[in-house]
Amino acid sequence: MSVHMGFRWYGREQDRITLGDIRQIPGVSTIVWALHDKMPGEAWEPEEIAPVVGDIKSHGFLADVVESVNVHDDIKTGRPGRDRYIDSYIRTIRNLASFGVRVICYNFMPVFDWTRTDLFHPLGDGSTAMYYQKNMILDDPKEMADYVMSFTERYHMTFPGWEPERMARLDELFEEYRDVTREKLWENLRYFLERLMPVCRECDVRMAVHTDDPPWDIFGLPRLLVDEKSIDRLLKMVDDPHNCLTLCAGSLSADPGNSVAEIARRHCGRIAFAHIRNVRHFPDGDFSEVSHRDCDGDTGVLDILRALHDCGFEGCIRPDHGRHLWDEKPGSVRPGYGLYDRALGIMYMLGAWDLMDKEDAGK
Ligand SMILES: [Mn+2]
Repeated sequence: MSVHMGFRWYGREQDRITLGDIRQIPGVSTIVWALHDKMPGEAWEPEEIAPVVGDIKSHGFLADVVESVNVHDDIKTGRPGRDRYIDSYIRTIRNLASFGVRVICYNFMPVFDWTRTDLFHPLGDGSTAMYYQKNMILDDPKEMADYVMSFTERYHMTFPGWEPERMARLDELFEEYRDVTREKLWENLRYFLERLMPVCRECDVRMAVHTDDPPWDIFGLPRLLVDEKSIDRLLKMVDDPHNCLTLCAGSLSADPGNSVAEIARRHCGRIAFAHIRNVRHFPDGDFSEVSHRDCDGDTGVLDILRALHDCGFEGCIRPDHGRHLWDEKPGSVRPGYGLYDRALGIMYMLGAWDLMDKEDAGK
């Protein structure tokens, strides 16, 4: 069975990369998509879904993986409004399922989504990549949020999970999360999933929670999905084949104590979607995103691919963040989501995968 290779696409309005560009990368079967102008908590309606899925399918791609349907803060904090937002999430699941969507990626991170301190860090060869400087993420979340949001202002580019409407009320959000301890957050995730599971079973949709990025608490906010133990807890807490994981290699491997390949082997049947990204560690806890080539970073990309291949993984794999190359600059590229390095990453992964297929066929 050949691998389902995916490519994340931000849609005609928000992505300079076209479906035709992606068609020229060998081996891409799946467009990983979303309705990027929806706010967390808003239901996705059939008339909004139809044109995007139609566009993707008309280019010969599958549209069965959505990333992301973002979760409203009231669900994460467990406020009284959560049931209304869960109802709306269920409506979205049903609507997406009616268009053939089988995997929904989401995250359960408080306040902030992925976090970096430099979105265009020079790597020394003229390329740039996203970078995390640990001592810049200490006391003041505003400074970091202002930095990320400055890209939205300057380049009219919004990032999933960094909605300007939410970031404008950062103090209020921190206040809402003040009493949300780690255990409460776990409890709120369980409540959310238990309400979703009957619908997921009925519609055959797998909910695939993305691991937290980076995998540790920031600004005093708890983060849940950070290592093998917490992933075990998630999958046992709601032990249903539709409660799944998005295995994000780069997120997990930002902590040098995590072996992503081991996690992949342990939970292969519950991994619905895999993000492959390579990260290089520095002794002070900083990390940089690097090329997908195994020896360029510390993630163990080849070991992870080997683990997924050995387990007969049939979900979608996509290159995650790549470097910015060949004139991809602020304003011309979405940070982490250029065309070239992700295309190179795909070819690297397919090279490894094809070789493993060939070896198996010869046995
Ligand atoms: Mn990821």
